[in-house]
Amino acid sequence: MNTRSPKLGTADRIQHAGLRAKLMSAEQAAALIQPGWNVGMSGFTGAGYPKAVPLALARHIEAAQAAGQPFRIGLWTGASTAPELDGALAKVNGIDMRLPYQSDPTVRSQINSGHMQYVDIHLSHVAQFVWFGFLGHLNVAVIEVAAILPDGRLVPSTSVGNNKTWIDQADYVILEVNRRQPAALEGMHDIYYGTAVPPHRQPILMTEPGQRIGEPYLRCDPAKVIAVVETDAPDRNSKFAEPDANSNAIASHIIEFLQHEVKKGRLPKDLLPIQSGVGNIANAVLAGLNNGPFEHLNAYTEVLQDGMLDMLKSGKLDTASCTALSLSPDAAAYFNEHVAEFKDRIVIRPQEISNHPELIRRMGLIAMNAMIEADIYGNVDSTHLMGSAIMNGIGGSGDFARNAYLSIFMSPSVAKDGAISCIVPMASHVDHTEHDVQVIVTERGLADLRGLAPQQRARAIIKACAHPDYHDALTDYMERARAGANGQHTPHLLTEALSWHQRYLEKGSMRS
Ligand code: 0RQ
Repeated sequence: MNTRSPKLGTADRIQHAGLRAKLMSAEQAAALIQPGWNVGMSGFTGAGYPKAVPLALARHIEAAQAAGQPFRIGLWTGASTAPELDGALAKVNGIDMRLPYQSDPTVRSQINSGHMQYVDIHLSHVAQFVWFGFLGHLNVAVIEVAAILPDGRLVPSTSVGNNKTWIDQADYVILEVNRRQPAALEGMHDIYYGTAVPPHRQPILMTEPGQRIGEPYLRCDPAKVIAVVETDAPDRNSKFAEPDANSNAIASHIIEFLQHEVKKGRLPKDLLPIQSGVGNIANAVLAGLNNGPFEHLNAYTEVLQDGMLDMLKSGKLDTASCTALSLSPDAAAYFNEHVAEFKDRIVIRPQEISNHPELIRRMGLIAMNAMIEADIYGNVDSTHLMGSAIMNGIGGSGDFARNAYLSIFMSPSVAKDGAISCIVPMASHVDHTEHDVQVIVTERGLADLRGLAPQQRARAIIKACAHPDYHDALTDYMERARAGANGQHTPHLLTEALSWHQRYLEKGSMRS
């Protein structure tokens, strides 16, 4: 494919004659999926997910259920998708088991009401767990692509996620060819086929974020393809909120800290590759970096969102490696018009590579992720509300935090208009232990925990990060715990440690 036209005809997008012969409607393709199957779909943070087959499958499931036939599937993806996929299938109660990350309101409520099983997995682990046989059999892959080449290789879409693994491991493949995705995406991807299972693994020879170590296409055996469906629909493209005062304050604390680290000689002047989580705070930090003092930055991250695109545009960022583009409608429109200009500076990889511990450790990333709450000792909860209810999932936060050069977690100091303190005596769920958390930052300030023992960490976190409404209560807890605990390393009052959460559940506020 060599034309830059954003929309091309069927013969341009589907150049393999045998696969063109498998063109059918989304309804016909969905009808090939059987009850009880594990279905590996493309899609990562609202990018590159199939737009038509999941909706048709939801209708198919609803009709089967109305006729008294139970019909649910196991749904595996790269990460979160969109209402047309997660939302539609959850609404008809069609998902029995979901992995590895979601952020859909209907899916969330079904998990929290006990109607859907959810296996929340580090994103770098998913592909290898399938290769190892840890997750059972994958029956079918449903993958969005931008085009099919004459020899059957696939031009990936706006995300790669686990697509290589789904296509490789599934018995059957259904392809959605989305003519809305820019044809000029061709060449932007880097699909690494050098992975192996232990004990046959070799080092991954990558030392810089922009390096290409694979090939631009997904390999796919045409004989496995049972359906090809054409679509013409945009990605989810959610809008970002304008950075608020809290996000801006968090961003400026982080930038000041990074400048301090450069001055101390602990970071080079153009920093180390940055990783940034998703959401509004992350976007504000990226905006801060875009207006900040650092030049010639690089990103080795999971999701490329608006803030990073702005940095590529301004020249602050030289290159960005990711597994998905998660853009607002305006940013997506800009990207679609200028894809060719970004081709040498953006690399879209499989998620087992974008999040690979070996590469994260080697390149020495600065990992910045949002959190739900942290406790005074620096244990971080990224996934659960009040100990039991899932929010989204761990996503890639653990892949990065555990292996980064600097692991930073950020949040406003309070949630729900101050009824919840995001700094608590004991985290109600722990995703990142004190051993993996080096810096905590709220709008109040930044606690540098490196080299501090637990009691020193507690003092630093309360002093720098706690909201004034909760500062004294946290200090009081810490002092009484020191007096009453059975040990002085990490003092806790076990009957009181989670009482703030209990008070919120009973009274709607953590305030005493
Ligand atoms: O709820 O909207 O009902 O008011 O939680 O909070 O402040 O809008 O934060 O959207 O940035 O999400 C950690 C969830 C933050 C996200 C998390 C309530 C708050 C609000 C959301 P409302 P905000 P964000 C790479 C990195 C894990 C995965 C990850 C996430 C809602 O960043 O899922 O990091 N991270 N991946 O009111 C109860 C608290 C609360 C609270 C906030 N302490 N208790 N509720 N809320 N703090 C990307 C991927 O891996 C894909």
